[in-house]
Amino acid sequence: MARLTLAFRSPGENFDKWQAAFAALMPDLSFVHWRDVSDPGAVDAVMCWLPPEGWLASFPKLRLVQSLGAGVDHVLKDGRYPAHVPLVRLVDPAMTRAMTDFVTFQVMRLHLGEPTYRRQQQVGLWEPHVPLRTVDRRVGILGLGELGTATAAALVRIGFDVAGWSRTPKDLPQVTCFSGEAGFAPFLARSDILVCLLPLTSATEGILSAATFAQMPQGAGLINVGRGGHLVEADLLAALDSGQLSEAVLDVFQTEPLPEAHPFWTHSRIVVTPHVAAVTNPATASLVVADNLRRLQAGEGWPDRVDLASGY
Ligand code: NDP
Ligand code: OXD
Repeated sequence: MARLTLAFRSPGENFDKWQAAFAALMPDLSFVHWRDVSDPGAVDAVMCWLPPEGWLASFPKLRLVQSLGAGVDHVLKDGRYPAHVPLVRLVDPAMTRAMTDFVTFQVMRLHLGEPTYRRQQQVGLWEPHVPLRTVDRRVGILGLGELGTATAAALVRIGFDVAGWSRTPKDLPQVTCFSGEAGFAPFLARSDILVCLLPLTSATEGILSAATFAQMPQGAGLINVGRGGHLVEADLLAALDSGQLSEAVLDVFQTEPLPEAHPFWTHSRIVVTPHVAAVTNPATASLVVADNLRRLQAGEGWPDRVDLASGY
């Protein structure tokens, strides 16, 4: 079989780790850093995060674009994306596990009132609050895909009353499933803690807005691990000020890194994490990419191929 050439481009720059992983897994692979590509016509596949506009279109024989993340909005931002080239998302069981751990931890924090006790400690206030039982806490998950489904299952195992919302109808064990526009309002009305695990598309941009918060129970919590573009930042600040929302955990932002002077950094009801809910790890993700490259060579399809029309 012909030797494959895979070009790598990521602002994260962990080329060496990927190189070591591929050397062990696919010794025949020609794995090149984008700066070292001498012949663009020899590149079969690209693995990237946030490629600059037009860069992908510069490879005349490109047959696969592998996203370095589960989300692909960073690739589809490129208005010159070569539409004939398959785009494949990264679906790595280790990342799925990381996301379920992160969300479970944050849901637990909000459920147990940890932010309240931190604020009370700062002013030396001894004030116990009667905890809700997990079965009485309604968690809503926006997006029931790879990550949303696994996260819902983890929260069900703990005992939460879990619902989810997706574009197409779903039937998941012990998860109350809502879908489409008609399912949005009833889903929000029973979300004491709302978790955003949607992809960023033209249909989901700005979905975490004042109109959405107004339909949630007063004092609800928000966990955004989808994308910063889902959240209307000013609406969140207003909802926290008015008490419509009580707490927010934000892992993703309109601008990353979050600018130094941004009000989220110092807000007493916002927890900021630096886009770490599920970090791509070359040690495990290389196994997934190797299989996707094998599929390319074998002429097989990819289960995680992105539908360019829907954008995820
Ligand atoms: P999937 O593509 O597997 O799932 C997406 C889900 O969102 C599906 O259930 C889909 O519905 C639903 N959806 C999409 N559009 C709409 C819409 N318009 N209305 C209602 N539901 C919609 O994605 P993943 O679960 O793998 O990942 C989700 C996102 O998580 C990524 O796109 C990325 O942005 C984010 N992410 C964040 C990370 C972090 O570290 N913070 C790490 C990894 C991912 P349906 O099932 O009907 O198609
Ligand atoms: C991803 C991410 O999409 O890390 O994988 O955000």
